[in-house]
Amino acid sequence: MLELYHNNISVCAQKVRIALAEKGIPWVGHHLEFARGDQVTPQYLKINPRGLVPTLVHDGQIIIESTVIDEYIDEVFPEQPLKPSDPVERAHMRLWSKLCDEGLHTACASISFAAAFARQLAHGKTPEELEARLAAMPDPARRDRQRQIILHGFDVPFVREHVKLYDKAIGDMEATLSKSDWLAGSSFSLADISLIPYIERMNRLGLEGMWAKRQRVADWFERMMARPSFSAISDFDPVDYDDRVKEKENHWPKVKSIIES
Ligand SMILES: N[C@@H](CCC(=O)N[C@@H](CS)C(=O)NCC(=O)O)C(=O)O
Repeated sequence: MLELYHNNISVCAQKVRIALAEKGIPWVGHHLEFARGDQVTPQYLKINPRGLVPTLVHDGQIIIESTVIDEYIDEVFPEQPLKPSDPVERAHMRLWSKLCDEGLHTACASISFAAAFARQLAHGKTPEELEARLAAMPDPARRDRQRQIILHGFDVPFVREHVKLYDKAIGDMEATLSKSDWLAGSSFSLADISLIPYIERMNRLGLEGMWAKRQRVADWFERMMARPSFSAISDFDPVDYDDRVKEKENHWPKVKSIIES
Protein backbone atom coordinates (compact mmCIF):
# COMPACT_ATOMS: atom_id res chain seq x y z
CA MET A 1 0.00 0.00 0.00
CA LEU A 2 1.12 3.55 -0.77
CA GLU A 3 0.34 6.25 1.75
CA LEU A 4 1.16 9.89 1.11
CA TYR A 5 1.42 12.51 3.83
CA HIS A 6 0.76 15.69 1.92
CA ASN A 7 -0.96 19.04 1.75
CA ASN A 8 -3.31 19.89 -1.11
CA ILE A 9 -1.34 22.93 -2.33
CA SER A 10 2.21 21.94 -1.32
CA VAL A 11 4.33 22.17 -4.49
CA CYS A 12 6.50 19.24 -3.38
CA ALA A 13 3.44 17.10 -2.70
CA GLN A 14 2.04 18.10 -6.10
CA LYS A 15 5.26 16.80 -7.71
CA VAL A 16 4.66 13.41 -6.13
CA ARG A 17 0.92 13.32 -6.86
CA ILE A 18 1.62 14.09 -10.54
CA ALA A 19 4.14 11.22 -10.76
CA LEU A 20 1.60 8.85 -9.18
CA ALA A 21 -1.11 10.11 -11.55
CA GLU A 22 1.14 9.67 -14.61
CA LYS A 23 1.63 6.05 -13.57
CA GLY A 24 -1.99 5.50 -12.56
CA ILE A 25 -0.99 4.24 -9.11
CA PRO A 26 -3.61 4.40 -6.34
CA TRP A 27 -2.62 5.88 -3.01
CA VAL A 28 -4.10 6.75 0.35
CA GLY A 29 -3.68 10.34 1.52
CA HIS A 30 -3.15 11.91 4.93
CA HIS A 31 -3.70 15.65 4.66
CA LEU A 32 -1.63 17.90 6.95
CA GLU A 33 -2.80 21.44 7.69
CA PHE A 34 0.22 23.74 7.87
CA ALA A 35 -1.27 26.80 9.55
CA ARG A 36 -2.30 24.76 12.59
CA GLY A 37 1.03 22.89 12.62
CA ASP A 38 0.12 19.27 11.78
CA GLN A 39 3.60 18.89 10.24
CA VAL A 40 5.38 19.64 13.54
CA THR A 41 3.46 17.36 15.89
CA PRO A 42 5.69 14.84 17.75
CA GLN A 43 3.77 12.05 15.99
CA TYR A 44 4.53 13.34 12.45
CA LEU A 45 8.13 14.29 13.32
CA LYS A 46 8.75 10.59 14.02
CA ILE A 47 7.88 9.90 10.36
CA ASN A 48 9.56 12.98 8.90
CA PRO A 49 11.99 14.67 11.35
CA ARG A 50 12.21 17.68 9.00
CA GLY A 51 8.57 18.51 9.72
CA LEU A 52 7.80 18.79 6.02
CA VAL A 53 5.61 17.14 3.42
CA PRO A 54 5.58 15.02 1.37
CA THR A 55 6.35 11.71 3.02
CA LEU A 56 5.63 8.46 1.19
CA VAL A 57 5.10 5.26 3.16
CA HIS A 58 5.28 2.22 0.90
CA ASP A 59 4.52 -1.09 2.58
CA GLY A 60 5.89 0.35 5.82
CA GLN A 61 9.05 1.89 4.27
CA ILE A 62 9.32 5.63 4.82
CA ILE A 63 10.66 7.75 1.94
CA ILE A 64 11.06 11.53 2.28
CA GLU A 65 12.10 14.38 -0.10
CA SER A 66 9.95 14.86 -3.19
CA THR A 67 12.76 14.37 -5.74
CA VAL A 68 13.87 11.17 -4.03
CA ILE A 69 10.26 9.99 -3.77
CA ASP A 70 9.62 10.60 -7.48
CA GLU A 71 12.71 8.63 -8.49
CA TYR A 72 11.71 5.87 -6.06
CA ILE A 73 8.22 5.69 -7.58
CA ASP A 74 9.72 5.49 -11.06
CA GLU A 75 12.02 2.65 -10.03
CA VAL A 76 9.46 0.62 -8.11
CA PHE A 77 6.77 1.06 -10.80
CA PRO A 78 8.81 0.97 -14.02
CA GLU A 79 5.88 1.02 -16.46
CA GLN A 80 5.42 4.40 -18.18
CA PRO A 81 9.03 5.42 -17.36
CA LEU A 82 9.49 9.00 -16.25
CA LYS A 83 13.28 9.02 -16.61
CA PRO A 84 14.78 9.41 -20.10
CA SER A 85 16.57 6.31 -21.39
CA ASP A 86 19.44 8.41 -22.70
CA PRO A 87 22.06 9.08 -19.96
CA VAL A 88 22.68 12.63 -21.16
CA GLU A 89 18.97 13.45 -21.01
CA ARG A 90 18.82 11.75 -17.62
CA ALA A 91 21.62 14.05 -16.43
CA HIS A 92 19.67 17.05 -17.72
CA MET A 93 16.59 15.78 -15.92
CA ARG A 94 18.54 15.66 -12.66
CA LEU A 95 19.88 19.18 -13.15
CA TRP A 96 16.28 20.46 -13.25
CA SER A 97 15.49 18.51 -10.07
CA LYS A 98 18.58 20.00 -8.46
CA LEU A 99 17.47 23.48 -9.45
CA CYS A 100 14.24 22.92 -7.53
CA ASP A 101 15.97 21.39 -4.50
CA GLU A 102 18.84 23.86 -4.32
CA GLY A 103 17.14 27.20 -4.84
CA LEU A 104 13.86 27.39 -6.65
CA HIS A 105 11.93 25.72 -3.86
CA THR A 106 13.13 28.15 -1.20
CA ALA A 107 12.47 31.02 -3.61
CA CYS A 108 8.96 29.70 -4.18
CA ALA A 109 8.36 29.51 -0.42
CA SER A 110 9.57 33.11 0.05
CA ILE A 111 7.41 34.51 -2.75
CA SER A 112 4.36 32.50 -1.65
CA PHE A 113 4.84 33.59 1.94
CA ALA A 114 5.24 37.25 1.01
CA ALA A 115 2.23 37.23 -1.34
CA ALA A 116 -0.16 35.10 0.71
CA PHE A 117 0.85 32.69 3.44
CA ALA A 118 2.42 35.09 5.99
CA ARG A 119 -0.92 36.84 6.53
CA GLN A 120 -2.77 33.52 6.56
CA LEU A 121 -0.39 32.04 9.16
CA ALA A 122 -0.69 35.07 11.43
CA HIS A 123 -4.47 35.32 11.05
CA GLY A 124 -6.37 34.71 14.31
CA LYS A 125 -3.20 34.05 16.35
CA THR A 126 -1.96 36.19 19.24
CA PRO A 127 1.74 37.20 18.91
CA GLU A 128 2.52 34.51 21.51
CA GLU A 129 0.63 31.82 19.59
CA LEU A 130 2.36 32.84 16.35
CA GLU A 131 5.78 32.68 18.01
CA ALA A 132 5.00 29.27 19.52
CA ARG A 133 3.96 27.98 16.09
CA LEU A 134 7.19 29.29 14.51
CA ALA A 135 9.32 27.99 17.38
CA ALA A 136 8.00 24.46 16.76
CA MET A 137 9.60 24.37 13.28
CA PRO A 138 12.65 22.08 13.27
CA ASP A 139 14.64 24.14 10.72
CA PRO A 140 15.86 27.41 12.32
CA ALA A 141 16.72 28.98 8.93
CA ARG A 142 13.23 28.35 7.56
CA ARG A 143 11.71 29.65 10.80
CA ASP A 144 13.78 32.84 10.61
CA ARG A 145 12.86 33.42 6.96
CA GLN A 146 9.17 33.14 7.82
CA ARG A 147 9.57 35.55 10.76
CA GLN A 148 11.20 38.18 8.53
CA ILE A 149 8.61 37.84 5.77
CA ILE A 150 5.76 38.19 8.28
CA LEU A 151 7.31 41.53 9.28
CA HIS A 152 8.51 42.93 5.93
CA GLY A 153 6.97 40.98 3.04
CA PHE A 154 8.59 41.51 -0.36
CA ASP A 155 10.97 44.12 1.08
CA VAL A 156 13.21 41.55 2.80
CA PRO A 157 16.49 41.51 0.79
CA PHE A 158 16.52 37.71 0.41
CA VAL A 159 12.94 37.76 -0.92
CA ARG A 160 14.04 40.22 -3.62
CA GLU A 161 16.93 37.86 -4.50
CA HIS A 162 14.49 34.95 -4.64
CA VAL A 163 12.26 36.84 -7.09
CA LYS A 164 15.28 37.34 -9.35
CA LEU A 165 16.33 33.69 -8.99
CA TYR A 166 12.83 32.64 -10.08
CA ASP A 167 12.91 34.96 -13.05
CA LYS A 168 16.27 33.51 -14.11
CA ALA A 169 14.99 29.93 -13.75
CA ILE A 170 12.04 30.71 -16.02
CA GLY A 171 14.46 32.34 -18.47
CA ASP A 172 16.52 29.12 -18.42
CA MET A 173 13.36 27.11 -19.11
CA GLU A 174 12.60 29.34 -22.10
CA ALA A 175 16.13 28.80 -23.49
CA THR A 176 15.89 25.01 -23.04
CA LEU A 177 12.41 24.78 -24.55
CA SER A 178 13.64 26.64 -27.63
CA LYS A 179 15.82 23.57 -28.31
CA SER A 180 13.56 20.69 -27.22
CA ASP A 181 9.90 20.02 -26.55
CA TRP A 182 10.53 18.88 -22.98
CA LEU A 183 12.87 20.10 -20.30
CA ALA A 184 15.18 17.08 -20.33
CA GLY A 185 15.07 16.54 -24.11
CA SER A 186 12.93 14.40 -26.32
CA SER A 187 10.43 13.02 -23.78
CA PHE A 188 8.22 14.14 -20.91
CA SER A 189 10.08 13.30 -17.71
CA LEU A 190 10.50 13.94 -14.00
CA ALA A 191 12.10 17.25 -15.04
CA ASP A 192 8.77 18.52 -16.37
CA ILE A 193 6.96 17.06 -13.36
CA SER A 194 9.35 18.89 -11.03
CA LEU A 195 8.69 22.27 -12.62
CA ILE A 196 4.92 22.16 -13.20
CA PRO A 197 3.96 23.00 -9.58
CA TYR A 198 6.40 25.91 -9.45
CA ILE A 199 4.87 27.51 -12.53
CA GLU A 200 1.31 26.80 -11.39
CA ARG A 201 2.09 28.41 -8.00
CA MET A 202 3.14 31.67 -9.69
CA ASN A 203 0.03 31.43 -11.88
CA ARG A 204 -2.22 31.14 -8.81
CA LEU A 205 -0.46 34.03 -7.09
CA GLY A 206 -1.17 36.17 -10.16
CA LEU A 207 2.49 36.36 -11.22
CA GLU A 208 2.08 34.85 -14.69
CA GLY A 209 3.68 38.05 -16.00
CA MET A 210 6.93 36.16 -15.33
CA TRP A 211 6.42 34.27 -18.59
CA ALA A 212 4.29 36.80 -20.52
CA LYS A 213 7.18 37.35 -22.92
CA ARG A 214 8.39 33.76 -22.78
CA GLN A 215 6.21 32.06 -25.33
CA ARG A 216 7.83 28.64 -25.05
CA VAL A 217 7.26 28.46 -21.32
CA ALA A 218 3.66 29.60 -21.90
CA ASP A 219 3.16 26.85 -24.53
CA TRP A 220 4.82 24.23 -22.30
CA PHE A 221 2.56 25.22 -19.39
CA GLU A 222 -0.54 24.89 -21.62
CA ARG A 223 0.60 21.37 -22.57
CA MET A 224 1.20 20.49 -18.92
CA MET A 225 -2.27 21.71 -17.89
CA ALA A 226 -3.80 19.63 -20.70
CA ARG A 227 -2.30 16.38 -19.37
CA PRO A 228 -4.73 14.24 -17.31
CA SER A 229 -2.15 14.19 -14.49
CA PHE A 230 -2.66 17.94 -13.96
CA SER A 231 -5.74 16.87 -11.98
CA ALA A 232 -3.22 15.96 -9.25
CA ILE A 233 -3.04 19.75 -8.77
CA SER A 234 -6.40 21.05 -9.96
CA ASP A 235 -8.57 18.52 -8.09
CA PHE A 236 -7.05 19.44 -4.72
CA ASP A 237 -8.51 22.65 -3.34
CA PRO A 238 -6.69 24.73 -0.75
CA VAL A 239 -7.69 23.76 2.79
CA ASP A 240 -5.67 26.09 5.00
CA TYR A 241 -3.02 28.14 3.20
CA ASP A 242 -4.60 29.48 0.01
CA ASP A 243 -2.41 30.38 -2.98
CA ARG A 244 -5.35 31.39 -5.20
CA VAL A 245 -5.05 35.09 -4.50
CA LYS A 246 -4.95 36.45 -8.06
CA GLU A 247 -8.64 37.44 -8.16
CA LYS A 248 -8.34 39.40 -4.90
CA GLU A 249 -4.84 40.92 -4.85
CA ASN A 250 -2.33 42.15 -7.40
CA HIS A 251 1.29 41.48 -6.43
CA TRP A 252 2.60 41.67 -10.00
CA PRO A 253 3.55 45.40 -10.03
CA LYS A 254 5.76 44.86 -6.95
CA VAL A 255 7.34 41.66 -8.31
CA LYS A 256 7.86 43.23 -11.75
CA SER A 257 9.62 46.21 -10.17
CA ILE A 258 11.95 43.83 -8.28
CA ILE A 259 12.74 41.90 -11.47
CA GLU A 260 13.50 45.14 -13.30
CA SER A 261 15.61 46.65 -10.46
N1 LIG B 1 13.08 19.43 -0.05
C1 LIG B 1 11.77 19.06 0.45
C2 LIG B 1 11.00 20.32 0.74
C3 LIG B 1 9.68 20.01 1.42
C4 LIG B 1 8.93 21.27 1.80
O1 LIG B 1 9.51 22.36 1.91
N2 LIG B 1 7.64 21.10 2.01
C5 LIG B 1 6.79 22.23 2.38
C6 LIG B 1 5.57 22.28 1.48
S1 LIG B 1 6.00 22.44 -0.22
C7 LIG B 1 6.33 22.06 3.82
O2 LIG B 1 6.15 20.96 4.28
N3 LIG B 1 6.12 23.18 4.51
C8 LIG B 1 5.64 23.18 5.85
C9 LIG B 1 6.20 24.33 6.65
O3 LIG B 1 6.88 25.18 6.06
O4 LIG B 1 5.97 24.35 7.84
C10 LIG B 1 11.06 18.17 -0.58
O5 LIG B 1 11.33 18.32 -1.79
O6 LIG B 1 10.28 17.28 -0.19
